[in-house]
Amino acid sequence: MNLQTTQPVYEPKTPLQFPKDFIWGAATSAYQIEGAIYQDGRGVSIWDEFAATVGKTYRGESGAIAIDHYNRYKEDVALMKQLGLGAYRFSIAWPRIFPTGTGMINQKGLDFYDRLVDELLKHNISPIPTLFHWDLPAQLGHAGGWLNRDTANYFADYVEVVSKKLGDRVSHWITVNEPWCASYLGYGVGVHAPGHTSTVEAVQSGHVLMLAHGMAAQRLRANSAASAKIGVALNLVPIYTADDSEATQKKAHERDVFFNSWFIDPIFHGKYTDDFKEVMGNFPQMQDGDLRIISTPIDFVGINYYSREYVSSQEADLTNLKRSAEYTEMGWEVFPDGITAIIERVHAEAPNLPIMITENGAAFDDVVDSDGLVHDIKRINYLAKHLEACHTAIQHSAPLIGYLVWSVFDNYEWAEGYVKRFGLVHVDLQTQKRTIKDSGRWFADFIQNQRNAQP
Ligand code: GCO
Repeated sequence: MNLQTTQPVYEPKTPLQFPKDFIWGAATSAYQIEGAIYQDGRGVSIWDEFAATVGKTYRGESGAIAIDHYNRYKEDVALMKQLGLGAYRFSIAWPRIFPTGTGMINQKGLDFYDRLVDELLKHNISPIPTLFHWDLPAQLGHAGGWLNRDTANYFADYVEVVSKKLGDRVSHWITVNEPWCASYLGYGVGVHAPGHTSTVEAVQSGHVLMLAHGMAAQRLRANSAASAKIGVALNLVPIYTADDSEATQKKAHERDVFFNSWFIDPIFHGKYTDDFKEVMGNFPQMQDGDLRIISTPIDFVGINYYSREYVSSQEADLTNLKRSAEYTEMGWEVFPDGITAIIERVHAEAPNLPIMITENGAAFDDVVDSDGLVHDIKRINYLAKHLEACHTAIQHSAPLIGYLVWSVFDNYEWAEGYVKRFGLVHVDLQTQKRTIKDSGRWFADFIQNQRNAQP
């Protein structure tokens, strides 16, 4: 394929050969792409409310229209086919199924995902639904949201309905996406819905979200095909240190607890450690048996990886890094080795658990060129380097089973609005025209080569 780029594409040091049944795909989430917020009886979510609040999102942008995927899903699945995806991770909007979070089922909402799943399967793309990707029904939000234990029970009831409907066709389920973001960004620092600013609430909502994850895992197990795999998607961050000083090591440990152990310890090991209390200030309020539910066995863990955390006691180290490293439009350092490190960290924590990269990708300043195409060489190189680093983890014997790019399409980047473009497919937000970027074509080629190389 002619990518018409003037800059060289990164070539891995040795040819990459991934395992035979490796899952190749890409991801999205409901509120970021669907739009159609008033269509077919969808209820209001906390993100509709948050985005409608002055000053909360960039230019007041919301997911009200987004990329209108709800009405264009057939065209979009056809594009996924062109990209050669073997799997598509999407999320189900809880307020489409239960407009007020609980009570009456909205059949039209359920039917949408039923049609989507069939459309994917028709194109040989495995559906990987996520059950919670932040769009909590507003009514439950008003009743305390994830601070209220009832929300976990309602979530399990919603999961019950969805899994009964789709469980015969789904091979991989994801319960909740990035509980760290939903609790810390949503309840701790208020940059995401519902916009609260309390560490006590962050800790509590994180706990209830994990409880919801555990309850959901149990319902999914009961309602899915015996072969169905159940997992969770965690955004994990490898911590790197500039020096061995005590201060740096202590800080690094605190960051590790904050980003990683907060969710790894309860979900994998059924516990919170004393370190957690030291770093976060308090334990959540719990009931007997919570940690047993939270640590319900799962079949795989999803890692969403974007960047690392670099800790130093010297301001100069951080300034030097800022000067020398490459950054994405999100301001995140491009650090491919970190994906190897975080995969190996999780493998060490849970030696028998398969791992899937459920998100990896980058926002860059894409432009539509005079030829109508998007020559996003930076994204190609980002993906190539991260795939090489995933391959290294496999060579070090990590059980990596799949890799999903964030994202299939340019979409609504939450509080950052629409300027941050992560897609393999460019979307013109005025016309809704989709254009496969060079990175999309590169990824399609990459996947095809992997398939061809299989004996
Ligand atoms: C996430 C989210 C995505 C973001 C992506 C880029 O799980 O954080 O799943 O919704 O768009 O991570 O920030």
